Amino acid sequence: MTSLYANLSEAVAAHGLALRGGFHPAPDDASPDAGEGRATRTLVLVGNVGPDLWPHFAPHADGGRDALDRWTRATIEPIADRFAARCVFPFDTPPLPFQRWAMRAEPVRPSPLGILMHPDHGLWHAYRAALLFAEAVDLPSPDARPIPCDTCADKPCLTACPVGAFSGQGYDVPACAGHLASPEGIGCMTGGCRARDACPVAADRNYAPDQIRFHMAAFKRAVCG
Ligand code: B12
Ligand code: SF4
Ligand code: SF4
Repeated sequence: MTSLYANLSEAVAAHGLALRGGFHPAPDDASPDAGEGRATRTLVLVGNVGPDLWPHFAPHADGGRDALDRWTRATIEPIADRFAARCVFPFDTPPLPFQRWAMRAEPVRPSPLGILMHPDHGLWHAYRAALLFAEAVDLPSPDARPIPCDTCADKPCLTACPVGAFSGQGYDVPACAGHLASPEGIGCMTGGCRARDACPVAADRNYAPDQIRFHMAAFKRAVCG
C-alpha cells in the first residue's frame, strides 16, 4: 500500500514542489493546531529545490505583488483539503518559525549567510508551506547528515558581497538594501546575490536566470519598499 507521505509527495511534485520532511511536534515547536482546535500530530514541510519550481510557476508570474505567494496558496490549499490537513505559509504574519521547523524536518543548518544549507541542494531551496495533520503520518527515516559549511575552509560566501553585508556580525540588511537601490546594484539584481552565488555547493542546482531576477525584484521590494 502506498503511504500518505508518498501520495502527498506525488501531489506536490505535479506543481514543481517537493516535500521537505516532517516531524511530530512537541509543545516547544510552536506548531499551530491542525484546525478546529485539534493538536497537530505531524507537521510536513513543502518547498522548492533547485530549478524544479520555475517551469510550473513562471506562467503565473503576472508582475503583480506577491505572485508566488498567491500561486502557492492557490496550489497548496486544495492539496491540503484533499489530504485532510490544514496549511500555513512562511508569508503568514506574524512569521511562523519555518527555519526552526526545517531543522527538525531535514538535514539543514544555518550557513554563515543565515539561510539554511542543505547537503544536496546547497543554498538553492526554500519553504513554501507547512501541512498540519491531526492524525500521525508515517515519515521517512531521519536524515542526520552534516552540512558542507562544517568543512568549508575558505567560506567564499563571506567575502563575495560588494558591500560586505556579511561581516560575521550577521546580515547587514540596510547595507544590502542601499546597494540594491543604487546603480551599482545592477549586478545583484540581474545575476542574483553574489554571496549566495559564491557558494560552490550544488552550484548545478542554481535557479534559472529568470527565477533569480524574479526573486531579486521581490526581495528589493521587501527591503527597499
Ligand atoms: C523576515 C524575513 C527576512 C528579512 C530578514 C531576514 C534576516 N536575516 O534578518 C529579509 C527581508 C531581510 C529577508 C531576506 C532574505 N530571505 Co528571508 N525570510 C524572512 C521570514 C519571512 C521570517 C523570518 C523570521 O523572522 N522568523 C522568525 C522566527 C519566529 O522564525 P525561526 O524559524 O525561529 O527563524 C529564525 C531561526 O532560524 C533563527 N536562527 C538562526 N540561526 C539559528 C540557529 C539555531 C540553532 C536556531 C535554533 C535558530 C537559528 O534565525 C531565524 C530568522 O530570524 C522567513 C520566512 C519564515 N516564516 O521563516 C523568510 C526566509 C527566512 N527567507 C528566506 C530567503 C531565501 C531570504 C533571501 C535569500 C531573499 C529571498 N527571499 O530570496 C534573503 C537573504 C537573507 C539572509 N541572508 O539572511 C528563506 C530561507 C530559506 C532557507 N534556505 O533557509 C525563508 C525561510 C523564506 C522561505 N520561503 O523559505 N528575509
Ligand atoms: S561557501 Fe562554504 S561556508 Fe559558505 S555557504 Fe557555501 S559551504 Fe557554507
Ligand atoms: S544581494 Fe548583493 S548587496 Fe545584498 S547581500 Fe547579496 S551580494 Fe550583498
